[in-house]
Amino acid sequence: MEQHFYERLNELNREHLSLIYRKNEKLCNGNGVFDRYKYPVLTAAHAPLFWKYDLNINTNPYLMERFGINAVMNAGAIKWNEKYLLIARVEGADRKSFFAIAESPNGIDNFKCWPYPVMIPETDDPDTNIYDMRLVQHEDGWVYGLFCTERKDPAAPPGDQSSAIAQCGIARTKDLVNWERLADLKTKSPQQRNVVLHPEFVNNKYAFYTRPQDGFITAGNGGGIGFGLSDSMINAQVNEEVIIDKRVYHTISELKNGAGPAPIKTKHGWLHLAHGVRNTAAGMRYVLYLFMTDLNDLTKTIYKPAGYFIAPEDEERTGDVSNVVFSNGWIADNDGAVFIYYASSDTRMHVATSTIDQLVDYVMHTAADGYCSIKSVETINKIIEHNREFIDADGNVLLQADAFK
Ligand code: M1P
Repeated sequence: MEQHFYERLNELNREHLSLIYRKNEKLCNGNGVFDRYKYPVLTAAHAPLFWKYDLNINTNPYLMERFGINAVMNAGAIKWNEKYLLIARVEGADRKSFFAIAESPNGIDNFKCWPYPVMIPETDDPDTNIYDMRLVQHEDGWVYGLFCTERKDPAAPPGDQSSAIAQCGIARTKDLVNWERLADLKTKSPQQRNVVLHPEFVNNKYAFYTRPQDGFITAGNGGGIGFGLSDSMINAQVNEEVIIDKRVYHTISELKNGAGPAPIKTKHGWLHLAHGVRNTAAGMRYVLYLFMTDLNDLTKTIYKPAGYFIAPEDEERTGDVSNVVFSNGWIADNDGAVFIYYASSDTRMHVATSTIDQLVDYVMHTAADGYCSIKSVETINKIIEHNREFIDADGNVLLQADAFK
């Protein structure tokens, strides 16, 4: 028994260490906008063994798991003391989510969890489930974490164990260890998920990107990415939401959409990453898209490429909620590199890398949605005309011999 216990423990430990310290590899032949990587950066298996197992042979002679981890997804991100930090949504086998911080020296591999999960204090109205934190280093000096707090709908009829209310929970910290919980954001919407704090003051107020919805799952007559101001973060209240990115028929976000991480400031405008959802015969499909708003008028979209920026591929397509990519964290380094953290199918976390220059080029020079097939063909035709000198009479791309001299 004793020998089995220690052999199993050593094996588990070896496997865990080889996962944590595995080198990631950039995949070849990306689309020029961003690069994907071979391995996910964070999975359920990254959770420390000492969270899951009682390691004492006397109290756990079979070395059984005492707490199961089901998935790790939808992580906020921040650069902190020169390390790349993810504050991930960790979902236990009991379906409850909580937050845990994992740090990496380079942003693409070696993510290791901090020893304890994050303890977010509660308000007077306890949360049943908390998830999808957006971390924002605000110019007021605090780091804010905005997340979804979910509670059972008190109006649910007897027997209905699914109806829930989602609202925006707010916590703040100076060290990412000790968190102060503030009152949930108040808006006029019965449901709020995917709320993001803008990193700068706007007219001396705090600015929020919201997602007003009629239902817990469905947008109803609501939806779209909203924008509104609050005088304070203490008892934050947004009285008026202006929809800055609405849902549109027959697009990637016809069903619903939502802001991703806080936007990145560039010299051309604020760069936004968001998710869009459409319906299919196989269920909802979540993809990521980019758009840019005006530096002086945050409600004005100045560029929005048609379609998706990242859609699920290969193993990303399957998981607990298949056909989903979701992002609420990215890190822009001072040298212009951008690390985009996205979850696939509510199961695992990945990284994609790009640069501010590439993302700005993509946003500014990719055609906007024409909202009908003929416009898509016109867009391709324009690209072909522009390319004529590079195509021979048989429709082959001419080799650019000069490039190799
Ligand atoms: O299951 C996909 C995603 O569904 C929700 O996102 P949204 O509110 O836009 O539909 C969230 O629960 C999110 O966590 C989840 O990844």
